[in-house]
Amino acid sequence: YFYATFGLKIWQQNNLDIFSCSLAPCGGNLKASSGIILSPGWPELYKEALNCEWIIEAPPGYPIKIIFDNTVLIHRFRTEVNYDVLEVRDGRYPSSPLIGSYQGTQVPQFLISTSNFLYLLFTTDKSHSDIGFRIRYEISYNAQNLVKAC
Ligand SMILES: [Ca+2]
Repeated sequence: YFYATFGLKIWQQNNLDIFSCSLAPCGGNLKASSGIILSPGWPELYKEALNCEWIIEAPPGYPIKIIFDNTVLIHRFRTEVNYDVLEVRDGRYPSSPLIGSYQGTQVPQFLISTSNFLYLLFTTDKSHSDIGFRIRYEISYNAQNLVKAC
């Protein structure tokens, strides 16, 4: 682990890139202060008929930022339009408010939760795979971003 403090902001770098050497897990519970989520199979094609759920949890009161790094070619988001979709919900449950639904190559640069959980669901159908995604997330420890704890 590597820690550095910039004012109120604390960054933690994890060596989660090791997943690129083996098959990235289909879903999981993520509690580290930052990390990387890969589509299973990345950087090769993702698998068919996936139903992968990731839940990112920050300490109460802290929002989570997910970053789509489209500046690096291999990191670009790419799925089959209409059939392979990444949903992002602001909360910890499949019923939490939907704040993003992504397919093809259309993604924002980043997304920030209002709650201290993010729920991601990647579903794919039974044909035609693509590269998928490599998404970075980080918990914001910037006090200005504090949200109301439930
Ligand atoms: Ca497909």
